[in-house]
Amino acid sequence: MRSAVFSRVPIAVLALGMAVSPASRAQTPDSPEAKEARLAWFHEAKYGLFIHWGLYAIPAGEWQGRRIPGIGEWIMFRAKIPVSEYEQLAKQWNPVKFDAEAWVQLAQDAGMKYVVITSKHHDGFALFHSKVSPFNVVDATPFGRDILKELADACARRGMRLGFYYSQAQDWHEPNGAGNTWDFGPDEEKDFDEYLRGKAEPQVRELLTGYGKVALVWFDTPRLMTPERAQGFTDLVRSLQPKTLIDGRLGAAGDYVTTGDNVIPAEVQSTAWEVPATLNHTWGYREDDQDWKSPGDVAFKLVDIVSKGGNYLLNVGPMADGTIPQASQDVLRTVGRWLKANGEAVYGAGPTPWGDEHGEPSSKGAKDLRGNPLFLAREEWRVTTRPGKLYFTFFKEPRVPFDLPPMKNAVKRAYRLADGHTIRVEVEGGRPRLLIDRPIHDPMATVVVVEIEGDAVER
Ligand code: FHN
Repeated sequence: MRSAVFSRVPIAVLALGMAVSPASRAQTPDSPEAKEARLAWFHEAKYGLFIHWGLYAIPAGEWQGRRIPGIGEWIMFRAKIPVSEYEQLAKQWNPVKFDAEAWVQLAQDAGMKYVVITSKHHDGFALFHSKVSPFNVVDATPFGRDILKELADACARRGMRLGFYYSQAQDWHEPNGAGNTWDFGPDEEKDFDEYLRGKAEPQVRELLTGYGKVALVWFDTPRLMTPERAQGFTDLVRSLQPKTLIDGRLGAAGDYVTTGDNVIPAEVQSTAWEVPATLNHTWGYREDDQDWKSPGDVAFKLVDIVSKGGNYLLNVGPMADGTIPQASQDVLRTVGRWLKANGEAVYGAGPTPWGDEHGEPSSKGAKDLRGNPLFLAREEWRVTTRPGKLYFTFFKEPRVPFDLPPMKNAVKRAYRLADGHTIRVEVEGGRPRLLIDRPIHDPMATVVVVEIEGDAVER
């Protein structure tokens, strides 16, 4: 069964808005024009690989013989592990099977167009050689190799965009970082600005100066982030790499909206947005979480998201030896093979001109657990668009004939995207309909291209 999570909260409400006067914006990197230019590749890319990797992959969900509930990368917090003990994990960090080329190859096989990796998660451990803190992969481990450098080089060689996740506020390793109250007491009593100046800002500077072109910085959990503190990071990113995107979780408006984890909005959103999602349930590796989404589910979510105007950033959690769990690789590669034949319906494609196919609010006024109106999703088919072309992706056997949704445009022709097979079109009562062959060609998802007169649908 698909486990899509739909949110009906308008995405603008999810964005953290910052008031900037139009006059002051005109010449700045925050002008709408500059922002749109930065976002061009992001709109084209649509699908990215998220990687959560750090010391937490070693305990993999278990601490001192106890299974610690929750997401794997939160084990330090959930088990209240003192810094002095957690630090010892670094001495065991020796991922001899880590192969940056293989990771990038996986992203490419999967049809993903960008990679975002945890440069430092909430546990404070840097996956790069930082001069700011010795708690990093080169200085604190026997492995002694700069993971991010190797990944950045592999991405550069293969033309893959690379972004860095950076936990700007929570840092459980630092006395003044947010989150670690078991070693360092309440957050309100900390000198958070000392932490920002002493570690977070200088490390973001290192990331933007030592690893080539950075596609985006993915900030997260903006605790204690005031507009002024967030502005410090924005200025830093803009001054070092003006084309680098900032996600939606800095604590200020970034370049695009980041939805809640695994939350796909119910309807089309007009602003740029991205769903961060996991392939199983955790982000960082947990040995006991082998509940992978099926390739069909991933393909559905990807097309669903694109049909609503968004991007899908799908996470894997590599193991402590440096390999990405084989089962997750298999799922990604299966979807990648589908994308090889059907990618035209995804990359750079626009949203549906309709939207009724996404579903409808409950007519009985029912509410979900958060009190939002319940949305009854439909999952039979989705539409994505390019000028003069409509891509109908069917996830279930469609009714035949399949009535096209209302439009004034005439249909020129229709064909299967995967193999060019012609699909007959007939017009009944002025309404075109598709005579799709049954059984449907690809049970995972079959794309039918409908070419129309004119660039865009006229309703
Ligand atoms: O706390 C983190 C979590 O560990 C993970 O990194 C996710 C990814 O979106 N972000 C935070 C929770 O939303």
